[in-house]
Amino acid sequence: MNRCLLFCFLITLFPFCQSLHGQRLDRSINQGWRFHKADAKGAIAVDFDDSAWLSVDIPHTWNHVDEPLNAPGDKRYYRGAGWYRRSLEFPETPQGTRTFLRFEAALTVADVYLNGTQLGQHRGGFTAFTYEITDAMKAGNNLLALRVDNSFFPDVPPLSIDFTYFGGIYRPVHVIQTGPLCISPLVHGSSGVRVRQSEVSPEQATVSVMTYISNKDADSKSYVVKTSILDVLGRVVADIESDQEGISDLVSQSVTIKQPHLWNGIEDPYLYTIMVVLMTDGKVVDIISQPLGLRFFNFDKDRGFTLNGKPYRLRGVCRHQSFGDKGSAVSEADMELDMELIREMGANAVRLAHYPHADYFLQLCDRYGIIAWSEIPLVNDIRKSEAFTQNATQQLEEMIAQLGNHPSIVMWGLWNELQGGDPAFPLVQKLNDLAHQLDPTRPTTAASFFKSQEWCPEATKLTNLLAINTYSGWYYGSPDDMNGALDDFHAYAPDQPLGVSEYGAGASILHHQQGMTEAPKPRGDWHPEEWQATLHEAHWNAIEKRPFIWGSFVWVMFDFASAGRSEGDTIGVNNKGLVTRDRKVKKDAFYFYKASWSPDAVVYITSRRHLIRTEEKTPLKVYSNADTLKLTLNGKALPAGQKDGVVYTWKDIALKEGENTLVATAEHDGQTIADQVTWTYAPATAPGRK
Ligand code: GCB
Repeated sequence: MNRCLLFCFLITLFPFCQSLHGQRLDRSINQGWRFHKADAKGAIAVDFDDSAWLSVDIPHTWNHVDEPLNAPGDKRYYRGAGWYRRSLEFPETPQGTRTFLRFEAALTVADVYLNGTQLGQHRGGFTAFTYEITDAMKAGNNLLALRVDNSFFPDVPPLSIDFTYFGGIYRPVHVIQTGPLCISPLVHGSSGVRVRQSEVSPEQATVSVMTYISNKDADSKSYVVKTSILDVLGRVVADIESDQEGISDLVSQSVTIKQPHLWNGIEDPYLYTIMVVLMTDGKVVDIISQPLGLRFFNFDKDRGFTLNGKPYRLRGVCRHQSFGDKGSAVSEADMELDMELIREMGANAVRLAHYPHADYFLQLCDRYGIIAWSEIPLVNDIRKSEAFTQNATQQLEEMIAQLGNHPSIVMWGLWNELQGGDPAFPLVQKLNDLAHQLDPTRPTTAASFFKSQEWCPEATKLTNLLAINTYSGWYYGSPDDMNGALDDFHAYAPDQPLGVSEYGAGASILHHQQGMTEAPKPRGDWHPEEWQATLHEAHWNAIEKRPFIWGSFVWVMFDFASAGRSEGDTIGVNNKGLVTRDRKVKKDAFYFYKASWSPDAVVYITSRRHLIRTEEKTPLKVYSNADTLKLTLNGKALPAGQKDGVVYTWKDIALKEGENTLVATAEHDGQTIADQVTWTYAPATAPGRK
């Protein structure tokens, strides 16, 4: 059998041969847990009675029910210990079988016990961790217990946050079984395979693959690591084989791919697969596959971002991981919906705020060509302590080890709105050096704001790139001040390529007001949807016309849980999303971006939810990227509106008493598309407020 066919055969066979001795078996243990929302003395004991505890499945968080709080106005929510227990049944396994437990994340500090013995403690709520339980487990029934605690820990970032800190085991849990010789699952919670690409061009690409081997097989004197790069059809385009002697080791290999098919963002997110096969005595004993998207990119302080040699402005959004009333305990389907909405709007980039997101979301970014900014949770406040530095360092190391193979990630974020004054400098310097040492292929970045620049001027100059969080027209000033803010930022950091890491405004789909010229109170309970849209029009306009900006990220794609907030129409929610927290309603500003960014035809009448009008004359605004746009009001054509980019406006249209129907029609690629709304003019009712 030729080599190519042999590998196609192996891939096909792999799912079916998992039960063979020595082959990796990876199954999730997400069902059948018991949970108790408090500390529980003695809960590590095998015979502890947990029958009164709740039955839960993973992903799980205990805060989804207490945010927003039952008591209106109360900003507190449960931050403390929660206990999980589950029995684990293992059949008799062949001699030499190794067993591991992998937790994709538990927030914040997790103590893990098997059969009453502590396996370890993990500090940090957003990264995976793995323990080997080969010696602690037995055939038959085992008892797994976890104490998870989302209290404030002064050594574990983040310390101050504007998002609900959802405690619990909120990402999947796996049991992994291998033979005695395996690709190590124990390297910072990673796959055990680290991929690095270099010298990528349309002519060729170099791919280095580092595989961590763990060998507990006294008999296996030698083994072979065979690494292959497969194209989408499963054909081998490059491979390499290394013979090793029988000790645990790091095997470094490098291959060259001629005329690579490049991973080219949303236009062509082509993915190869890297397959690392470990063999001994002519038998396959372990296989790991990883995604490979070959691309080269650059950030330039004057010309912005280029992908594969071509200008590629990053039109992005920020995303928090919480979803509807599930908190952070989200499913793959939830993440797919998030991705679908981001793509529908025409965004090509995402800032994963303010912590490492689930591996599955990065898989979606790889698959759909969405460029990602991934960051550690160093938010605002820091501590000058050895323990804090150690934990921030650990979280950075885990993030890079676990997510670093995703081609969609092009930068590592080190901090958000740093406020630490002097102590920030050595900390950021350490993190910056470490990020470059662990991954020389990606630049570091940070999300600054004017106070970071005032308080930590030296630290803000350390990262390769810098971006700014700016809220003109919301927390201060007017929307047009964005122009000055960007120019000031450029003057402040002329040598760093600059981006916009956050900008936005709150909006309730229940609050409407026409003709606003001033921002509503950010902490108030009146957040008209119209103001958010106006602000985004001005901000995007300011960003778009500055070519030195490599990218921008709307704050934020989805409304998210933030228990400390009491504003807009709901307690406990930050409502700066372009889409509501349940992902059901796309706000007006969503369609401004869709019309500006997406190649799909858009015709959208804004203020559509302002159903009852108390003024006879009203302004009208339609977003459309079509060339021709016609409007009718109650069947009669309106004169052409004023056009500014994708924004069409009519200063005053006159409504009649009772129902009014507006229809907007456009031609796009020979197709007619239309949008329609019905508003009632009722002068006497006067709802809402001025
Ligand atoms: C910021 C923070 C972010 C907040 C946001 C806001 O600058 O980085 O965590 O949620 O402002 O909405 O105020």
